[in-house]
Amino acid sequence: MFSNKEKFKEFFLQRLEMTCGKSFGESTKRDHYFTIGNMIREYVSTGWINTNERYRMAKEKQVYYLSIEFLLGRLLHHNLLNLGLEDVVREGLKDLGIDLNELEEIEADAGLGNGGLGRLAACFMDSLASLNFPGHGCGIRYKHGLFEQKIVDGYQVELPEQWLRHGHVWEVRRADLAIEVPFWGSVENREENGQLVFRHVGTETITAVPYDMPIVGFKTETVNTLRLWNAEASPYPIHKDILKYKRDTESVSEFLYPDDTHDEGKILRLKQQYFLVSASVRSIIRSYKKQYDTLQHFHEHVCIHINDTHPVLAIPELMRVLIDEEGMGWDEAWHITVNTISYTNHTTLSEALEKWPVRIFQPLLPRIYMIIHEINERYCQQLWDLYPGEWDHIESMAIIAHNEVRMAHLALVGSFSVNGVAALHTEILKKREMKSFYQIFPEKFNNKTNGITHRRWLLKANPLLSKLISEGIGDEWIQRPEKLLELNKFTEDTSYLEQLYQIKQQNKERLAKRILEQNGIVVDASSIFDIHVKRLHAYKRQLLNILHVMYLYNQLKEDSSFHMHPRTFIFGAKASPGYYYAKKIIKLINTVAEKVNKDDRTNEKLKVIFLENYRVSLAEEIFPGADISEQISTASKEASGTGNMKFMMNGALTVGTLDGANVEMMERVGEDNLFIFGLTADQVLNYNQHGGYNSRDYYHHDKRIRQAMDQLINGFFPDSDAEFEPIFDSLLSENDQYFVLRDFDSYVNIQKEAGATYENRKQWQKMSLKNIAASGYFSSDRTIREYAEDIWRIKAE
Ligand code: HBZ
Repeated sequence: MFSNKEKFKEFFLQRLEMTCGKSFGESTKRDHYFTIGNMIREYVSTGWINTNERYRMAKEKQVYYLSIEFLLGRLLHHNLLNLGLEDVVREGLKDLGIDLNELEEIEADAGLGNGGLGRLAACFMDSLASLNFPGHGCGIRYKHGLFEQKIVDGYQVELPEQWLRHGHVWEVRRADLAIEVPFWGSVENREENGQLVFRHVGTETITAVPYDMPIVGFKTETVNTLRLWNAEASPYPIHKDILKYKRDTESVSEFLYPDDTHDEGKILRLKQQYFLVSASVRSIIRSYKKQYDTLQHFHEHVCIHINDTHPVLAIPELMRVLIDEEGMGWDEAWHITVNTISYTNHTTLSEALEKWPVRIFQPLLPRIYMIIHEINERYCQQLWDLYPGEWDHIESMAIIAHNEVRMAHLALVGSFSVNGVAALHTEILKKREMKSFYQIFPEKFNNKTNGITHRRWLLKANPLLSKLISEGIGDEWIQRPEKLLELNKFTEDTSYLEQLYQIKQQNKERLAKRILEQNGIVVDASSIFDIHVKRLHAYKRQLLNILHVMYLYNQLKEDSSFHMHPRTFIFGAKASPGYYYAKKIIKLINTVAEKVNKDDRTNEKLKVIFLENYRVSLAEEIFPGADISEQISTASKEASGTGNMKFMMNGALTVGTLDGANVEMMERVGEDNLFIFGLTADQVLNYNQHGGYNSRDYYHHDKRIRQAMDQLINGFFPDSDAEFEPIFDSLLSENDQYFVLRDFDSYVNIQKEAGATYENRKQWQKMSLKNIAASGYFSSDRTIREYAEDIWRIKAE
């Protein structure tokens, strides 16, 4: 149906009538979108069936990537590109008077994630399929993804997200494969043939129904599966209040938790975690048993990867199935489990480490708790042998202590591989955060520096730049991103650099148009687009950025000789709804924007824009239009970052600290091609350890800081009363936990240098080109190959 334009049109018109029950004349854009979506899904179904068949027959090892989040974004264009159908479809639709770009806009983002962790899972799905690896995703089909953000009066307001309102074309419901997940109840035991056998009884069950999505690789036959579980009422519930039962069950897959750091300790969250894990593990075992008749070699054929600790209950769940359902002994089950599970850590922030009170955990999951308890007993016995008498040390490493279950400790003990997401992060895990575990299991630790799929973030998001690259070095980079390095041959080619500049300008014009539509503000595409987009968090230091903006504004007002290249500071960030301080920063950014944008005296030099509802589809418009990428977290706090890589790939220059993957970006592109400032991770960690930082010194001794900070509280912003006092206090009386004032001077200087460099157009374009050239390393294809080789031991089919 896609072999040529004419065939496509014929099929499209036929299918439109069949699926929508309307004539072409009556049909809407949404009808067109759904028709084309359905056609593509049908088109891939043969490849999908064949891929699964191939995996079954070949008996190659498979990996299952368990993640509580998959932040996919839109899929129409992505699928068209990967299938190589974009041109036929675009041309065919054009003949019918339909603009493909407009249809793409109709698709709601699948926003089933908070930020980096969820988007990483989505990039990994693309790379697994594109490299022909047998790798599948398992997640939750949240009815509402991450909230929609509106800015009202400068404040963030959250609205429920509704991506499923009009249905979702890319999923297939598989009710025949549903799994019952038990909660509550109690555990009975009895002896059978001299062995204790456990039964979980008196349970309340929730039905997990899989919705499968085909994951199409780039120009390959492979179509992998992303299986998202939907929580539903069991078919035959024995219940007094049936409506309440239905509401309660469905609530398990109703909402994505919107917090990316603090774990809320809510029972519903724990239910989500076990729901995901139990359904996934049991469906994995079910397919495994179709291929093999014994589970003895399970770990040689299956790897289960857990994306952070959220799916860590896969460990006790696998133990439970092997022991209670398959009749295995403890030692054999443990051997198989540990050798099946691998774990990625995404943070060292202590407030993000998951802990569950036993009083919540045990009643909800009594059999799972028993198993964790037993794992802990046996493991503490080993610790005792290693560290006789060292009670405190053993307690600090235990899985259950102080009436809490520590999920990270369970992951460390129950897996064969533990990885950090950037070299610096992994070193910090080994030397500090997980030092005592590294001492006893050094062989488990390894690094896998994050990556992003260059197909979405360059090929799809930035067609103009992609074309220029292909004109320069051919299109092999699309499948071999490391080839981007060949761009370095153009670093002295004035005409190529000029084209690079023109493309950036066009992308900036497009972004400027979006800003005008959304914010009603005109921005000048010849100004520097300086962009800070990511979740709002104190450690990510959006505050440092906005204080610098205030400083520039003060300079422009007070010093007529002050020169700066005009700049547009662009922010995009969602704050967790319960994160009071983060919401204050959003209000501050909007308050500064309001004041600065309407000041005629500074207007031509300085603009501040807050783009509401930052999400994948908006990000795709933002990265291509960036000159400067803000990656300014307090060193040691950002595990890796992945936005940094997306900017780099689109030719933006980084203003950043030596944190996370910025360090490796610098190593790859050379220190002259980004703007590094601020304390190093070692300096920050040593400060913390030995004290010695006093933010008051910086307030008192630096006039620039004092002026901007005083403006937070002295009525400089009309009607703001005590609004920003908490920010002022965090910097002063709470001693500025994230070293904002400490790094301020260094930040001002580097920003000045960046501005001056921009005025040398050729120099800037050269640096930009070098960044694009060096960005190939940060493709998730490289990352996935490393996981496949070193951890999962899977082969490309
Ligand atoms: O994971 C991020 C890290 O902060 C970032 O540095 C890294 O690049 C990225 C990918 O490795 N972490 C998150 O995005 N974390 C979450 O989104 C999250 C979500 C739910 C939670 C906890 C954390 O309960």
